[in-house]
Amino acid sequence: MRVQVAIIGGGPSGLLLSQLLMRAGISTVVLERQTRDYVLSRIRAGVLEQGMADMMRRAGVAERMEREGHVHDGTMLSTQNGLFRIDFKERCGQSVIVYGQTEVTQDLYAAQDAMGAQIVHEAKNVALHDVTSDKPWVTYEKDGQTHRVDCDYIAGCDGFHGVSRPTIPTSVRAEFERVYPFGWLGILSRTKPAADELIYANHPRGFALASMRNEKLSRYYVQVPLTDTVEQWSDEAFWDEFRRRIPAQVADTMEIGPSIEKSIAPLRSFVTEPMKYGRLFLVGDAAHIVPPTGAKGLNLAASDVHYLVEALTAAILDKDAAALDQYGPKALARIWSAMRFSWWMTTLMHRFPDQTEFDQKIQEAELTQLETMESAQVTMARNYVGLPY
Ligand code: FAS
Ligand code: PHB
Repeated sequence: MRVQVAIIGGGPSGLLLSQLLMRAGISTVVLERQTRDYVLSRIRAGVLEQGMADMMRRAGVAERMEREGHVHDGTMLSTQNGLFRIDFKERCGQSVIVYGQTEVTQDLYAAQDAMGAQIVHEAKNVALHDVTSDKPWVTYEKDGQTHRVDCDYIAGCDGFHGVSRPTIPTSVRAEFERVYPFGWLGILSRTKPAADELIYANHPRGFALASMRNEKLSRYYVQVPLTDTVEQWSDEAFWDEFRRRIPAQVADTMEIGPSIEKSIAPLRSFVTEPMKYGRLFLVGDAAHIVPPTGAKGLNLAASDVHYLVEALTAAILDKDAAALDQYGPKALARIWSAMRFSWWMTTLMHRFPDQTEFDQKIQEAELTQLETMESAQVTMARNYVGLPY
């Protein structure tokens, strides 16, 4: 097989990239190691920045998002002083859309199918070859055979545990990481959401987040120690803990029910540089991970795709190869800005096992500024809805 761009990974990054490149007349193949059902079974992000929503519109896959997505003009934060709201619309004139990553991925798959995209599922043992030459190639195994893809460029959209990032030699790669001493236990339940908007709760027992997917599907999280396992948490134990961490007026009236998904996600901040190595480009979680507190993970994948489409179309369609060197610097500028915001919100809203009374007082002072200062709210709102590409 020969294509212009070989894409490793059929998650949101890989599918959005393939969709936009194909719409520009560039040939692609997507190599995904899991089955499509497995990819669609993963419950992940829930909040889309304006930039991501615009990317969905550009890709021609926004119809269901416009119909079923919920526009949120603000979010609520809960502290020991009570509940307060950050009004995105008032503070920065923008909003976000609550629409699950699962739906985004489903919409992208449907559009890719309609375009006759080449997507290979259960592509095992993907390997990248000659990525620093002008004739890179990729191999993978399927149905007991080894297949080869010759291409001009390779996009590593294969997530944090993929094969692309390790293809860049450690002598070339710089990695920056902060691992947080806790995780998020998340559940999905077919219940009416506890509130109309998200509630981020800072509580002495730990962080909690009330989110949703739609008016009949709720998504909730509690901060848990890294040593906890899902098996330790019955639904009853989750509901009891969750309702202790959110405001009583919400806890006392919310609907609870059986979990239809329950998982614990570790939290880390991670960036690898450079994002370009020869003809290989890292995209999304393959290059960076953010703690989900700021709802940036999926949204950063979208801006990476924006910059890479810009670079690849310039190189392939306009023969402007120099544009390829702009991908990394442009993407990393926005990545580090989102990295800071996600670190800030995680540090602000969680209880750290080793935090001192001084740390606690600083956290409370920061929360008070966020509650009472317009400038603090403007900064938070602008970061949360997403800084411009
Ligand atoms: P993905 O990891 O989604 O996709 C990579 C794809 O590559 C996968 O389908 C994988 O099967 C495939 N792959 C991996 N290795 C391969 C190989 N060797 N060969 C071929 N294919 C390979 N973000 C938020 O904004 N909010 C959240 O609440 C949130 N919750 C999360 C919870 C969890 C448990 C995780 C892991 C992430 C969460 N994220 C959240 C972040 C998440 O949404 C990512 O940012 C998003 O999935 C990034 O998309 P991709 O870059 O496509 O990576
Ligand atoms: C979610 O709905 O899964 C979600 C929303 C906001 C976050 C993290 C997760 O910050």
